[in-house]
Amino acid sequence: MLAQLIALSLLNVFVSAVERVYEWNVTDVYDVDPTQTGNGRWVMGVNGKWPIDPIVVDYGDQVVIKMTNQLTDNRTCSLHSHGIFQNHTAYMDGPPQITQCSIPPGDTFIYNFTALQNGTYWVHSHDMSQYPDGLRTPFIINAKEEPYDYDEELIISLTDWYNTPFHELFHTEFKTFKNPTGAEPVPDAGLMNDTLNATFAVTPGKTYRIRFINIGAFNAYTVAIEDHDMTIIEVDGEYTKPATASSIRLSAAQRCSVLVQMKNDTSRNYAITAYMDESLFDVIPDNYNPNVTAWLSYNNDSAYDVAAPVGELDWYDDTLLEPLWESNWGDSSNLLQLDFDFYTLADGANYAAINGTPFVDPKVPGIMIANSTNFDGYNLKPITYGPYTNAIVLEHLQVIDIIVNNYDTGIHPFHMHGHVFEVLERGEEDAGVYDFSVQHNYSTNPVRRDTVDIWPTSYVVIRMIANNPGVWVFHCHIEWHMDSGLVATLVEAPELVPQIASPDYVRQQCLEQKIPIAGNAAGNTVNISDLTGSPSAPGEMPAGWTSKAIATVAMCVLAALIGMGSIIWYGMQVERINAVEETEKDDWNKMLADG
Ligand SMILES: *[C@@H]1O[C@H](CO)[C@@H](O)[C@H](O)[C@H]1NC(C)=O
Ligand SMILES: *[C@@H]1O[C@H](CO)[C@@H](O)[C@H](O)[C@H]1NC(C)=O
Ligand SMILES: *[C@@H]1O[C@H](CO)[C@@H](O)[C@H](O)[C@H]1NC(C)=O
Ligand SMILES: *[C@@H]1O[C@H](CO)[C@@H](O)[C@H](O)[C@H]1NC(C)=O
Ligand SMILES: *[C@@H]1O[C@H](CO)[C@@H](O)[C@H](O)[C@H]1NC(C)=O
Ligand SMILES: *[C@@H]1O[C@H](CO)[C@@H](O)[C@H](O)[C@H]1NC(C)=O
Ligand SMILES: *[C@@H]1O[C@H](CO)[C@@H](O)[C@H](O)[C@H]1NC(C)=O
Ligand SMILES: *[C@@H]1O[C@H](CO)[C@@H](O)[C@H](O)[C@H]1NC(C)=O
Ligand SMILES: *[C@@H]1O[C@H](CO)[C@@H](O)[C@H](O)[C@H]1NC(C)=O
Ligand SMILES: *[C@@H]1O[C@H](CO)[C@@H](O)[C@H](O)[C@H]1NC(C)=O
Ligand SMILES: *[C@@H]1O[C@H](CO)[C@@H](O)[C@H](O)[C@H]1NC(C)=O
Ligand SMILES: *[C@@H]1O[C@H](CO)[C@@H](O)[C@H](O)[C@H]1NC(C)=O
Ligand SMILES: [Cu+2]
Repeated sequence: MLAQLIALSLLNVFVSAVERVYEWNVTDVYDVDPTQTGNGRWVMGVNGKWPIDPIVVDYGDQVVIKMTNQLTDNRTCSLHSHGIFQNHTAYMDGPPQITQCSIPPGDTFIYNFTALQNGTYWVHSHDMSQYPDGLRTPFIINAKEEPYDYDEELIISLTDWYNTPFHELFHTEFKTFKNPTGAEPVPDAGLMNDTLNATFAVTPGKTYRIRFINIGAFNAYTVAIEDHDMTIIEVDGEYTKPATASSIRLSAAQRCSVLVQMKNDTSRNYAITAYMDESLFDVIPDNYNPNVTAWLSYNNDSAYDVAAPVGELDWYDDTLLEPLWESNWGDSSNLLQLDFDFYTLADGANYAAINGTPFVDPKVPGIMIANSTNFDGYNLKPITYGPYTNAIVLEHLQVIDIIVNNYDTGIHPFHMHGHVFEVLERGEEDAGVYDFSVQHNYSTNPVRRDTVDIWPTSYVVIRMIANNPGVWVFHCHIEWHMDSGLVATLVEAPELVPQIASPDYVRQQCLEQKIPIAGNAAGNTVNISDLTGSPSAPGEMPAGWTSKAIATVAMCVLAALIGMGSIIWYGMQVERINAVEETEKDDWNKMLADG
C-alpha cells in the first residue's frame, strides 16, 4: 500500500513536470543607447535582442536553456543561474574552470535543471568580465502557493551602465600597472529596468509585489518609493517575516521582494529612486547623477518629478530580517576563517587575495578534479585543486561557520554558489576583525541569503550546511574584484561528485579547447601530488619598487598558503555530525537513483 502510494506520488511528480525550453543564441546587439548619449555601443544579447527577456517559471519546472555561442572573434561565454542550488546538477552551475569549460564559439551548452526553489533570482554569464556587457536577466520562480497575498507584480532590475565595454576597461584602465591601487572605473550611469525614466503603470488600490534585483557589476543602490512604505517579504529567494521599510539596500547580485499598497488617489505620480552608494567610488566625476529615477505611474496628465531631496537614507538592515521558516541546521562545530585584502603584485597591477592568495583558475575545472582524483584520498586534499584556488574541502553535511574578515576599506558583497547561508553577525563599519575574546550573540533565526555585504575593515560570520555535493565558488560579486582574484573554492563532499550526472558536451567542449578534464589543478593524472605547472599569480612586488601610490606591498603569496584550506575544529559535536551524515547521505544518493 505504502509502495503504491509512493509510486503514485512519483508518477504525479513526473506527469506535472513542465519542461521550459529556452533557445538562446548569444549574439552581439549593436547601437544600444539606453542613456541617449547619441553614441550607441554593442552589448551581448540573446537572439538578436537586448534587454534579454526575464525567465519566469513555476516551482517544479524543468528549466532547459540551450545556449549557443554565436559571438564573434573567438569569444566564449557561460551562464550561471544565480542563487540556484543545482543540487544533483552541479555541472549546470556555470563558472568556467569550476563546473565546466567556457562555451567555445559555435557550440551549445544545455543548462538543464529542476526549479526546486521559489523566489527572485537572475542568470548571468560567469565568463571573465562578461555580464556587465549585457548577458544577464532576471529569473523568477513562482511558488505553487505564495506565502503572501498580492494582486500584481513588477520585476525591477537595477544595474550600472558603461559606455565602454567592460572587458576593455578591465584591461586598459583597471588591471594594469597604471592603476596599482585598483580604482574601479565609475559607471557612466545607473539604469532601472535597463533604461532611464521608466514609468510603471499601476492600478490604484492594488497590492503589488515588486521584485528589485541588482543585476549590476559594481554599484550598490538604496531604493525608496516616494510616500509609499514597502513590506519586505523575500531576500535572495528566501521568504522573510514581513518587515516594513522606507528604503532597502541592494548590492551587486542581491534581490528583495517588497509588497507595496498602491494609493487610491491618482492625482500624482511617485518617484522610485535608486540612490547609488558613492562611497564605492574613488573619484566622483563632475556633474555626476547618482540618483536613478523611475516612477509609479498613476496618471499621465500629472508631472513626473524627481524625488524631493532626502537626508540620510534609513535603509532596512537586512541582518535584522527573520526567515519565515527556520533552518534547523543545528549548531556548527567547524570554524573557517577567511581574511581578504588587496595588494599590488609584481606586474604592478592590483590583486585581491584571500588568506594571502589571489585566485587563479586551475588548468582542469575544479569539479573535474574532484571527479577524477577520487582515489587514495586525493580529492579530499585542498592542494589537489591548486595552490591558487583557495580550495577548502567540506565534509558532507558538516555545519560550518565562516568568519570573513575584510581588511580593505571598501564594501564587498560576498556570494556563495550552491547555497544560502545564515548571517550570524555582521560587524559595524571599521569594527576591525572578528574578536574571539568577546561573547558573540547570534540570533536564533538569522536571515538567510546568498549574497551578503561586508562593511569596510570589518567582518561577517555566516553559517552554512554542506548539503550539496559539488564544487562551488564563494566570491565578491563586484566583477572588478572577482576578476582580481577575490574568490575561494568550496569543494563539498568530493567523494560524492562522481555520482553527479554530466552530459557528454561538458567534456567535449573542454577537449575542443584542449582543456584537460582529469587530474589535479596542473592536469597531472599520474602523480596527483605533483602540482608543477599549475597556474599561478604574479609574485610579490620586487624589492625597491617605489611607486608612491602603493601603500600595501608587503605580501608573501607562498607563506600564506599555510593558512589555506585549514579548518579549525572547535566544540565536541563531530560525532553528532557523522551520525546525521550517514542517514542524509543515503537520501542524497537515493534522489539520484530516482532520477
Ligand atoms: C530622463 O529624464 C531626464 C529629466 O527629465 C532627462 O533629462 C533625460 O533626458 C531623460 N532621459 C531619457 C533617456 O529619457
Ligand atoms: C539560433 O541560430 C540558429 C542558427 O543560425 C537558427 O537556426 C535558430 O533559428 C536560432 N534560434 C533562435 C531562437 O533564434
Ligand atoms: C580563432 O581561433 C582560431 C584557433 O585558435 C584561430 O585560428 C583564428 O584565427 C581565431 N580567429 C579570430 C577571429 O581571432
Ligand atoms: C534535462 O534533464 C532531464 C532530467 O535529467 C532529462 O529527462 C531531459 O532529457 C533533459 N533535457 C535535455 C534537453 O537535455
Ligand atoms: C517552495 O514552495 C513550495 C510550494 O509552492 C514549497 O513546498 C517548498 O517548500 C518551497 N521551497 C522552498 C525552498 O522554499
Ligand atoms: C521593462 O523592460 C522591458 C524589456 O525591455 C520592456 O518590455 C518593458 O516595457 C519595460 N517596462 C517599463 C515599465 O519600462
Ligand atoms: C483604498 O480603498 C480601499 C477600498 O475603499 C480601502 O480598502 C483601502 O484601504 C484604500 N487604500 C488606501 C491606501 O488608502
Ligand atoms: C503613461 O504613459 C506611459 C508611456 O506611454 C505608459 O507606459 C503608461 O502605461 C501610462 N500610465 C498610465 C497610468 O496609463
Ligand atoms: C541625489 O539625491 C540626494 C538625496 O536626495 C540629493 O541630496 C542629491 O542632490 C541628488 N543628486 C542629484 C544630482 O540630483
Ligand atoms: C566523472 O568521472 C566518471 C568516472 O568516474 C566519468 O565517467 C565521467 O566522464 C567524469 N565526468 C566528467 C565531466 O569528467
Ligand atoms: C553578548 O551578550 C552579552 C550578555 O548580554 C554581552 O555582555 C556582550 O557584550 C554581547 N556581545 C556582543 C558582541 O554584543
Ligand atoms: C540536496 O538534496 C538532498 C536530497 O537528495 C537534500 O537532503 C539536501 O538538503 C539538498 N540540498 C540543498 C542545498 O537543497
Ligand atoms: Cu569586492
